Amino acid sequence: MTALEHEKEYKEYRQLIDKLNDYAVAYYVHDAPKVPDAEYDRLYRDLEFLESKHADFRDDDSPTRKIGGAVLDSFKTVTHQVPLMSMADIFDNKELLDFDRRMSEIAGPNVEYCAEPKLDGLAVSIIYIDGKFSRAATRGDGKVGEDVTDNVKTIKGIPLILQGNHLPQYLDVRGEVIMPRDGFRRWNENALKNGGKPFANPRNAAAGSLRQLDSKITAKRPLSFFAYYIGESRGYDFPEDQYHCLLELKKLGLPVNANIRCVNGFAGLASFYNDILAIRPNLNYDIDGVVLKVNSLALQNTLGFTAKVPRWAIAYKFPPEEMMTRLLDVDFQVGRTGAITPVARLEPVYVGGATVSNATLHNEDEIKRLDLKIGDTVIVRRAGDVIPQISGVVLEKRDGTEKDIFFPAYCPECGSLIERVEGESIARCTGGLFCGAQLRESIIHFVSRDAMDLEGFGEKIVEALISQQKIYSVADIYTLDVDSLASTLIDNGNAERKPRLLGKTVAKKLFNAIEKSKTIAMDRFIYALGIREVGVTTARTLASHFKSFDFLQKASYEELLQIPDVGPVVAKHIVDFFLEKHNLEILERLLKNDEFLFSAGIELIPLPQVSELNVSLQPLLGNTYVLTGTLESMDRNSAKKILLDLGAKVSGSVSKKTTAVICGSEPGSKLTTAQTLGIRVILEDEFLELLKKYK
Ligand code: 9MJ
Repeated sequence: MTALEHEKEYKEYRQLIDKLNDYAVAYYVHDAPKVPDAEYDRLYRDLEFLESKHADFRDDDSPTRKIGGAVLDSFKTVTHQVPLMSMADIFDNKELLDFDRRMSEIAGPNVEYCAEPKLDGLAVSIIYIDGKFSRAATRGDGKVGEDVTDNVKTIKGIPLILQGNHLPQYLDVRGEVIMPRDGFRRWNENALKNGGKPFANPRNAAAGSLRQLDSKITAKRPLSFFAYYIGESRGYDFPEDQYHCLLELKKLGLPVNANIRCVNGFAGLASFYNDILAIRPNLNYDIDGVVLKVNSLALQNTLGFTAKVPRWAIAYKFPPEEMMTRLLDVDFQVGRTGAITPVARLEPVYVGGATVSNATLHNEDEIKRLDLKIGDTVIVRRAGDVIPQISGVVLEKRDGTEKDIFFPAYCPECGSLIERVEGESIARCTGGLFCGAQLRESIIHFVSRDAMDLEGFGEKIVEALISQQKIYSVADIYTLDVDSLASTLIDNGNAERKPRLLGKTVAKKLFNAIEKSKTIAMDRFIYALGIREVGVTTARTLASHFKSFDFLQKASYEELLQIPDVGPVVAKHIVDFFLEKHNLEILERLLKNDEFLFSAGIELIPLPQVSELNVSLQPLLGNTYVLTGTLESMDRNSAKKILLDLGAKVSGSVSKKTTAVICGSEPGSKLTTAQTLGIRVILEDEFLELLKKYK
């Protein structure tokens, strides 16, 4: 290759690096991707190709430098030039009022603060020299930390070179390394599947991942970083308040949390605390409070430090998401498909903003993994809307009186054998619908909101109808009349109060709901049948593919496999369902048919409304909507169906990624969250207008 060609390829190489780094900043810092992932990957491969071709193409800021390097024997220690500070904690508004009063005494009334979520990860200091990533260290004891340069370099979103034409000569930026909740969940699911050890919580996951001597391991962990403080800087005019310093860091290409605000006085601080507490469950990372900082750097200087902590800042902590309690017992619940789930009964404990007395233990392997015994002191974790989990056992608290947990061999409800298929983690009761628990759960599923939507049919009523032998299957629901419903005795679960009759008024309502369900969208009916692994989405796919229920019923395994999103497991469950004689009898009794006059006469509507819309172009592809409140013109499921058909995603919770919240009457907390996050809110009229565009 001639020198000229070499130079040309180097130029191309530089352009690729600059482009890829620019795309990474757009993605990680500004949350606004410039190109699809596939385009980024394509350019990355071109870059790898050029680097493999030219041994001298090894620029420090190439994104390929982010995959890890040599394995270390130990971490070097690092003395921080400016110590990493810790912060005083407060726990209630009285202490907050005291803090604001102390600040006002020096700073005058209505103090301006920079208010930030308190990230629950690992604090690090990163030093950039002339804009180049030079060294990263953990906080350690604040004065001396560990050199984790190679590891921090691998974290996506941390630039190897800062952006802009004029860069600081020296910058010591502080921030938090975290493992986002989605990455943590995925990581643990994989670890469990492959017999590995899951992390107890995202903070431990971040710490464990950062303390790897082999940075190639760190590179594989889903870590993120948010910058929140400048320890020291030289050769750069940073603004004179914390908030604008953070904006400047963002301009330099460093990720800064999006929920940071400028607020004034006690009222501003208190409402920030409440707002962040409200959106805490929807965030994709753990936070354990808010950090409140006097905004002006000059005032921070005046206020100074006590012996240990800054006077100008405070951490206002949230109620903890992890608490210790005792495991009193383990019950084994039988689900609709016979799956046996161990459930921990706990001494009630206040955690993550609610009192928790039960936690799922998932399966037998989880009990073994935790090495759990009855009587153990355990750590209960309740983060966001996730169901409470036991994340660990406090072994030091054992006193020898703890008892082993035995997974049952026979179903606790019906006594049938429990079977565990080789290679599967779930154990199942083999009793089928002979098992009272499976019957009850399958009926509860059949009547539920996303299925036949028999409003008013709660668990208590279903249990009463079964125990009083008024129904033996889902088909029997359609044999009930107002009198038989009205005469059902409902046990209110209180031993001191006598069971009461359901009564005529409620019975009439239930009867009307049953009648109404005799005309039902086909996908709802498919979902209601409770075929294993067939959830709302698969039911929809099947309904839109087959158009007629008859075709679905007769579909072969091979035919089912042709449908996108239907894999071999689902296909087998569907075929097995329609081979079962009992299921065919039930279907005959449910669906309208000319041969069997005593059927309930259920008529299926093949996916309504949607056919009127031009969905072929998927015009809402890439958009995510959240529904809240009651819509006048259609039920929530129909709205969801329309949005999905137009290519949009529909999510159950509001986040930064939400395009808009569609809001009906009596909206829930999702509306408040949307307003806090600045997400667009669409009222029903506007939603209908939007749909008209696609007719
Ligand atoms: C956390 N943990 O989120 C600080 N922090 O500022 C925020 N920590 C901090 N700021 C100066 N948001 C020292 C520590």
